[in-house]
Parts: sequence; C-alpha cells; structure tokens
Amino acid sequence: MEQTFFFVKPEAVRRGLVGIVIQRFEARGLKLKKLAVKQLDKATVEEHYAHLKDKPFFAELVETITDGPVVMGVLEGVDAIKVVRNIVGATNPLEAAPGTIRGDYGTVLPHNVVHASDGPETAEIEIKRFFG
Ligand code: IDP
Ligand code: MG
Repeated sequence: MEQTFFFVKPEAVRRGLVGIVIQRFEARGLKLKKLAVKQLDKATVEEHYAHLKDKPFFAELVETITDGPVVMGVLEGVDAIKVVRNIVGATNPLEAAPGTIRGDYGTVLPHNVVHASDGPETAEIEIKRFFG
C-alpha cells in the first residue's frame, strides 16, 4: 500500500467539484485516510510550488491557490501515487485526455481542478507539510 496527497484547488471548490473529484478517487478503489478544508497561506504555497519559482506564471499560480479554501486529503491504495496521477491527467487541461479529471473539468491554466503528488518523495513531504 502507498499513500499520496491531493488538494482540490480553490477555483474548483468554488465550482462545486469537490464531490466529483473524491468520487473518482473512491470509485477507483482508493481509500480516503485524511480530509480537510483549509485556507492555505502564501508561504506554504510558495514552498509547495518552489520548483516553479522562476516561471513567469508563479505569482498568478500562488494567487489562485490562496484566493479561497482548498479541500485536501490523503489517499491510500496499491500504487496510489501513479494511479491518482493517471486519474488526474495531464497538467494542461487543453491536453488532458477525456476521462481524466483535468480532461473533463479543467479550464485554462493555471486552473486544472486538482493537485496530486508526483512521486514517493514529494508524497511524503507534502503529507507532512499539509497534515503535520
Ligand atoms: P502538475 O500539477 O501536473 O504536477 P506542475 O508542473 O507541477 O504540474 O505545475 C504545478 C501547477 O502550476 C500546475 O498544476 C498548474 O496549476 C500550474 N502551471 C503549470 N504550468 C503552467 C503554465 O504553463 N501556465 C500557467 N500555470 C501553469
Ligand atoms: Mg507537480
């Protein structure tokens, strides 16, 4: 069993997509181990996206993740990190395959409905960062 971290981004929370996102994970057999609604602060989000700090869209990205509450959680299952990334789909909703969350509900970057950890090291760090 493996654990991974996700959050539904504020724009998608405002659009009422929380239930749909969690439904997709549960339907695939993943178990919710933790779940919380939280307004993230700027410092935490800047740390979370530090690998992108030199990108031209960094400020806008941080703004969109701090302009309302996220719904964040920990999921557990066999190969959970890879399975969740597959359910979530490609980063750019315009390129994400239909049937993926981003391919079905994403609009235009930086909005793409949901964040999910991309590997074992980041999953461990993110679970600690957001759930302590
Ligand atoms: P990921 O979310 O699929 O792991 P990352 O490359 O880690 O993708 O990027 C983190 C987030 O930054 C994306 O989910 C998206 O919200 C935003 N982002 C990535 N690339 C762009 C871009 O070219 N323009 C605007 N926002 C972007
Ligand atoms: Mg990423």
